[in-house]
Amino acid sequence: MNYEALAQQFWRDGYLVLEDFFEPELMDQYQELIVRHFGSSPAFLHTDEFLNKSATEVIPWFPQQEGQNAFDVAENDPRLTALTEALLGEGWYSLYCMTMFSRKGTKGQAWHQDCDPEESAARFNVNRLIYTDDIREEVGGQTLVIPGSHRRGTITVGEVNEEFDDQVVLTPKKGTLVMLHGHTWHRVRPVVGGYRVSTNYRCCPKGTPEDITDVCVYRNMRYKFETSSVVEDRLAGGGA
Ligand SMILES: O=C(O)CCC(=O)C(=O)O
Ligand SMILES: [Fe+2]
Repeated sequence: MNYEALAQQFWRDGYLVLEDFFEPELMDQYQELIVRHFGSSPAFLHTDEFLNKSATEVIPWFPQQEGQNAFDVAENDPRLTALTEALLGEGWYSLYCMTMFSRKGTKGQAWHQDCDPEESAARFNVNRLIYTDDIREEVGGQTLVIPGSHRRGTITVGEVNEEFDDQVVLTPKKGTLVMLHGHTWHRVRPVVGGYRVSTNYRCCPKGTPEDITDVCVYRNMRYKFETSSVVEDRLAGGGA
């Protein structure tokens, strides 16, 4: 793998897609652990206000925080470490591994940035997303990104699920790795069949505060996960 070329592409586009990065056997093992954890239709962990306003219905699970060591294998893959280092330089660190589950009939995720470029363009997280099963047309849940949007500052105010001319639709397969800058505008399409699973090994450059992803920016609001509250209604233009 040419890590330097991949890093250049990442810094140009704000994301990278690497197909067949992980072995199918490892993906099957993870998929089974995730589905076993969630069951087929788990209750939602977020507040109603968040679910309604953010057009997000994703349930997180942090397996490593419960001693589920199987998830260390992908994280410790030397190619992933080398790639991350090529992107972020020395001293980068892992935040957490978060699996995300969405059942049929849920909205996916509205356009957002995981952290706010307004604070500082130099402070950001990187999502290292792995897909343990194919994202399929009949299930929905494609990941949408806007190339280069990590350099455009805070996401514009507007319709939360707008279709943009320059959006790129990602339909990752089992074993695909997506590296996604936290300031890149991204969205997940509604889940129309079955269920959708993705796993995110979040990390960030040296010196980034550990709570970098606590406030997420949507086109209609800023949302703080720690307190489960809307900290700014962007449509109203004022503080909450
Ligand atoms: O599940 C995905 O494809 C993307 C989820 C997402 O927005 C994130 O992990 O920040
Ligand atoms: Fe995100």
